[in-house]
Amino acid sequence: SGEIEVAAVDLGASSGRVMVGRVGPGVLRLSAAHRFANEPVRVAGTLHWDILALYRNVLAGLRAAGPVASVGVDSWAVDYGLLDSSGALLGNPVHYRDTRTEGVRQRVTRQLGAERLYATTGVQQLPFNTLYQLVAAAGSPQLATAHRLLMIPDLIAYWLTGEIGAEVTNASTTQLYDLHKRAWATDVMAAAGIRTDIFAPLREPGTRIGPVLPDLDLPGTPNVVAVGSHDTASAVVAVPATGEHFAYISCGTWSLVGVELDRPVLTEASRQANFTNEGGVDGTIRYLRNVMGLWPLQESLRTWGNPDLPELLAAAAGEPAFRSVVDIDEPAFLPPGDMPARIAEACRRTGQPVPESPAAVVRCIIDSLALAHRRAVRQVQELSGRHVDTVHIVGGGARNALLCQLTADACGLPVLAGPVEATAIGNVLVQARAAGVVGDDLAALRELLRQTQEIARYEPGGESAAWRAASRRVEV
Ligand code: ADP
Ligand code: LRH
Repeated sequence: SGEIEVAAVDLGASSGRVMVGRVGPGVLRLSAAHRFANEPVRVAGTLHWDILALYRNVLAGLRAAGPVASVGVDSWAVDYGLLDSSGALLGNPVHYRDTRTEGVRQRVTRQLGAERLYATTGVQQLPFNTLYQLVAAAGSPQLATAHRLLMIPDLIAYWLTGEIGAEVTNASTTQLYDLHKRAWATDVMAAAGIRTDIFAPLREPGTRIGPVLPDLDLPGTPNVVAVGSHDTASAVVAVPATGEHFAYISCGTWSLVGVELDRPVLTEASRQANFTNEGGVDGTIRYLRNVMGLWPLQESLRTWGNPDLPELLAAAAGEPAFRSVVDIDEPAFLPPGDMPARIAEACRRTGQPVPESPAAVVRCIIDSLALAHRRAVRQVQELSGRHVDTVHIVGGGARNALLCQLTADACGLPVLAGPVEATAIGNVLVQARAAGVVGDDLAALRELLRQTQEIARYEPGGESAAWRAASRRVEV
């Protein structure tokens, strides 16, 4: 029938899932084989990913998925596992929100030059870039004995197939990848004192990695195929846009706000604004900024013992707008912890009323996030010269009607929300294309999305003067 079924393993910072996608001409249907929480573990003072629990759930999901033609794996960026010369994992991968990188970025950029780093890698300054994590780990016995470094999705693919490699979209987030040469930036590694011999050969999305190992006993022994293994790269594939005048917000734990370009933007203004040039599927550039996203909301819910989110959002919608707004991108909101207390502190410090109820805290977070979306959507147009007439919100945040409406209001642009499972869909589409069942270019894949996926539309409303005034309260 010209249709195939493939499995997408998508590991997000807050949860993972194994999805089965059925794809063919005019057909794109997803169903969840398995969903699971992703809960980090603090061990001896260091925050780790529970990588074996994730892998156990990946296997359970692939078993539940039944026979599929192929499997693709994606996850969050920047983190890695180290293997010894026998292929065994050395320790548990450290979580990017761990404190080990404190002060490292400042030290490394003083030594290497922030301008030079940006010129070579095009990557934004985040404290947890792989470069800084590796400098923080320098001198550790694990790093000294390491034979290989594998990014998280490459590590899962290695356990599934025994094959070593480094998928490029995720490599491009490390700040150790040369976007001009499209190769590992060995000169940056050498200058930072990082071993150049532990990095794996690069591979492109759409290439075959290998069959799953027979002893895993998975139904049909499918091939593992490289996809945009950086979750955001897969999400951008599944933005149901027409033409090029769109911005996307891949909205989950983070809000990744940007445009899709053919060429990187490496200007001084871009560097100062901390925009990044990450590698996309088909050699595109994901020119974007990390906005704090729904993380402060997630951590607030955790602090409150996980009350019902839809109920809380309905209550927040009834709270007065802009009572208190904060700069949601403040570094203070980055580490795990008591987010309502940090929000209260930021309000106190800026002379605004302290939100007293959970609904008021949530309203403050959503207003503030919409303001940060507004700022990034404006900046990305200025810096790239790309005019934007539509904002697409994909990921879990597309389920948040209050955030979608406020983002439309704040940007003064229509917001198209969905698909919620964009990352898994982008993963599925790249596999289906590799199998030859769907059209060649990103435009054809997006056409299929528009035919098959439910997209909600939010028209901009509200007072643009009120948003301008609110934005001045957070932009110092
Ligand atoms: P990640 O991939 O970073 O783990 P997701 O894309 O899965 O994140 O999005 C998770 C987020 O989606 C949650 O933090 C939550 O804010 C939002 N979300 C999930 N379900 C709902 C819902 N029913 N209503 C509103 N928001 C939701
Ligand atoms: C989103 C994401 C984002 C990275 C961050 C570490 O899940 O991959 O693109 O910056 O995690």
